[in-house]
Amino acid sequence: MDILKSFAHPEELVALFRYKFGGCDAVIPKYDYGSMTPSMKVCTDLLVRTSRSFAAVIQALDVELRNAVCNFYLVLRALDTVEDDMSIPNDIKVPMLKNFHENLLDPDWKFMDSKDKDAVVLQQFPHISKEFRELPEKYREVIFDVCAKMGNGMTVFLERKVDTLEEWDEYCHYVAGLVGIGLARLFSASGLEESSLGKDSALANKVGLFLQKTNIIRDYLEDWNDQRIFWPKAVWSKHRPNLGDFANPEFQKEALACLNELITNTLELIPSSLLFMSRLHNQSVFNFVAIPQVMAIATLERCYNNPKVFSGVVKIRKGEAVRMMMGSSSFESVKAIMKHFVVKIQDRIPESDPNSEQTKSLCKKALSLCDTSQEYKSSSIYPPLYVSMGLMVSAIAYTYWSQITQWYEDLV
Ligand code: IN0
Repeated sequence: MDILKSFAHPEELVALFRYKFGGCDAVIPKYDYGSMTPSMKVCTDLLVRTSRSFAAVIQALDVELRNAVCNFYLVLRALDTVEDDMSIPNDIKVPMLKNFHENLLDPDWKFMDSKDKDAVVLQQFPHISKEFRELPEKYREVIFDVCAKMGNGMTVFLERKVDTLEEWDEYCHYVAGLVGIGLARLFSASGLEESSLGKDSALANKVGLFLQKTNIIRDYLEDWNDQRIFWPKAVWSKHRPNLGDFANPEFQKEALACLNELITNTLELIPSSLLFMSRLHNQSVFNFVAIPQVMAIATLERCYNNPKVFSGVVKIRKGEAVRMMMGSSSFESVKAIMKHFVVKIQDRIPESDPNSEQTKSLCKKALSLCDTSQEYKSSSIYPPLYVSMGLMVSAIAYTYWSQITQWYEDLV
């Protein structure tokens, strides 16, 4: 159980307790069902069902943007569910994806035959499309446009595998870069951010690429087991003739070299991620953007040179995630978190790694941009606190174990 692992990291227990008992309401608010229309309630439930922790981050956005981003997220989730559903044959899937944006204008469209784990978003689509049609035109045009482009783009890679690094960028552009572009346009349309932000598509694209490349790297084994290949062939074929060989411990050296090469490619995006965040003015938008970026750098650090990527799931502990979420509220603290993880990568670069020089130079570049007087792990204040918290938590855990595990499950 994840919470047990956090016992070895008392600063995470502090974060979990503060999160639970209201220490970070500005970042993660409670839901206010009272003021919602019936279809808004359904959409909020769908959001919570499909992504519990990210739902909270969306709900924390200022009201002008919240409904638009919530709707954008659910529309994208529905599109993604069609793309992912292996039970839909390609001759049906291709036109479905290409015309998906038109479903937004049809009050009756839904799809009841999906076997995907998120099929509920397709079954309940009339509630999502109703919310879409009630949004101001300035938001509708962005969501409609991105949905059309993404649906079309997804069909390109249904029949074709990702080969070159350019194709890797292209695939990630369709599924995540376009999300970044759409979000930047929504932020600008709301008036909470400058209009120039929404016009810089190249920058917003890279913010999405950083998240998606990290997901693809982390999910090697899960994707391979599902017969899905998102690692670019031009890279993995330099190390082994079959991508599946990396799951065999006999080829660990090759697997790690390939993994580190892809992580190095992803580190190139850090400067763009920081630049994008530096341009944000609104606090709620900043938190919304920064939290996934910080999770991504933490994930990259955990994956770097880590054989566990090829044998299981490499994840950030929930306590660690909550602590980072709470710490992602200013550009200075985000730089401190980024610096912390980049230094950890830098300290672990094997001299024998074929890309070690490039990795080192990208870490150096990233660190030069993360210059801040703030520190992420302020361990000096913790030791005495650890001891007392440890004792207190053990006592509470002993008495209320079942209740604690319940709210922990609710939390994550
Ligand atoms: C997202 C992104 C997201 C958030 C904020 C700014 C962004 C800028 C550019 C591109 C994407 C941006 O964030 C979510 C985060 C998320 O869902 N996290 C999961 C955990 C996980 O590992 O999946 C959680 O449950 O907390 C994200 O991953 N994507 C996403 C989708 C829609 C929207 Cl509106 C925003 C998915 C993806 C593919 C990376 C774009």
